[in-house]
Parts: sequence; structure tokens; C-alpha cells
Amino acid sequence: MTQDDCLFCKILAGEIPSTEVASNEDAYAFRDISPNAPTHVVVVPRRHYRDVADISHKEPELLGKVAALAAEVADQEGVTESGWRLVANTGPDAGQTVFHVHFHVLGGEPLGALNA
Ligand code: IU
Repeated sequence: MTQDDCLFCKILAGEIPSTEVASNEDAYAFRDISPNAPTHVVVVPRRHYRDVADISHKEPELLGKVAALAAEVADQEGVTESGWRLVANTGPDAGQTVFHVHFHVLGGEPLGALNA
């Protein structure tokens, strides 16, 4: 299930380059091209869903699998002990720019409190 005009579907198809960090049959993780932290990895399901709400309604188990790959990425990046942040921007007010559901895995330095 892909969407023609979706940039992450194109990354998954190898039509847009990306630097792979981890991968399995359900999900793919790659380095963010514009990192906000020493570790900044984007984790996407291979199938196209618009956002967290969409995948939660249609395939909640897959959302869990994407989160599990994010945790593997954190381990691989060596930030499991120091801590890391899992972010899913959802919709325009949150700054979602690519409408293929994804998690940002952020870590490698103190990230600051969300309510700071
Ligand atoms: P957002 O939550 O939709 O704003 O996140 C999209 C992210 O995808 C953003 O941080 C981009 O830098 C990142 N990205 C990328 O890493 N590689 C790409 O080819 C494209 C976007 I397009």
C-alpha cells in the first residue's frame, strides 16, 4: 500500500535516497536529513498511513511494531541508558510535514523538558 505523491513511500521504494539505520519487514528507520539532536532517526511503517490517528484506527498492532523498531534504534545508537524521545508530529499545528506516519527518535544530549 503506497501513495504516489508520498515522499516516505518514495524513500521506501528507493526512489529518494536515505541512510538506513535499521529495518525489518514492517518498518524502516533512516537518519533525518536535518537532524535536531546527535541521534535523530525517522522510523516509518512500510505501509502508508497518514498519521498516528489513521494507523491507530486501521492497524494498531503495526503501530506497536514501529515503536518496537524505534526502541531497537535507540539501543543501536547507544542512548537507551541516557534516554531518548519518541515524537510523532500529528497535523499542521504539530509541524507534521510528511503525511506518512512516522516517529522521530531523538537523543544523544539533554533534550530539555517539554514544558520548559
Ligand atoms: P515531520 O514530523 O513531518 O516534520 O518530519 C518529517 C521529517 O522528515 C523532517 O524532520 C525531515 O527532515 C525528514 N526528512 C528526511 O529525513 N528525509 C527526506 O528525504 C525528507 C524528510 I522529504
